Amino acid sequence: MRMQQQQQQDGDITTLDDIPRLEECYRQYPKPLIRELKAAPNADWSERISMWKGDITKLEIDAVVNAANESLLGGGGIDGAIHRAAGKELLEECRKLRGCPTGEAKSTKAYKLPSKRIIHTVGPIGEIPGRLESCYNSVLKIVKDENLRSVAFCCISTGIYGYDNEKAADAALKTVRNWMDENVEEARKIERIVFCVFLDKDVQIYEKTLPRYFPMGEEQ
Ligand code: AR6
Repeated sequence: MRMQQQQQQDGDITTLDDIPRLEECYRQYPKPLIRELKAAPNADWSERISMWKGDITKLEIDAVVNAANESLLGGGGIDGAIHRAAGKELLEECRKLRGCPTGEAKSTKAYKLPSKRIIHTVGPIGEIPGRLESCYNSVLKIVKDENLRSVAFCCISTGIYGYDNEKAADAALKTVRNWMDENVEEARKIERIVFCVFLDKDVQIYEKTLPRYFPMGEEQ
């Protein structure tokens, strides 16, 4: 499955209008042969889902997800990139949060980022599926509680924390799909859930895995 990729230019801000929805990708490309379908087609859901490759600090959206550590005081990887781009005030607000346990999430303002909020979550160190799934559920609970209309997830735990990329993508997509199925009214209020991928290998993995959990609406 080849999904339309919106490759950002350095320094450019990307808005949701620039990012195609999964349903649009399905219409644009020949019907793929999907193996191992894991959920029923639901066009209501696939029109709310996107994959986008790029730097999450350049995304104009209601909330971006940070893959933080339990201190919430910054680090390397995406955490470092978000703190650098948001500015010092982010660290000041994070200090007041007094950390965050693995599998949970806390939100802050986004300061100099183009997004409105940052949802910091702490993924497991190594492969603990329950903890990783809990990150996605905790983020979605904040999205719901704060009435946010759009959110961009990063590939939590798959960098420095060493989670296998395929297993992590499967857990991420399974959890988000289940949450939507179990919270239909809340899920309908969300305009877009973006899976922000950064590495080519995650592009390939999400291109393969997204249609399993969010198959093309109707005749598949
Ligand atoms: N935009 C989008 N995705 C990114 C970006 C970016 N600017 N930079 C990296 N990624 P990682 P973890 C991707 O290591 O494994 C920190 O030190 C990256 O390619 O950032 O959860 C924290 O403080 C990968 O797909 O987070 C913790 O100590 C994904 O983001 C620890 O690392 C997550 O990789 C957390 O490790």
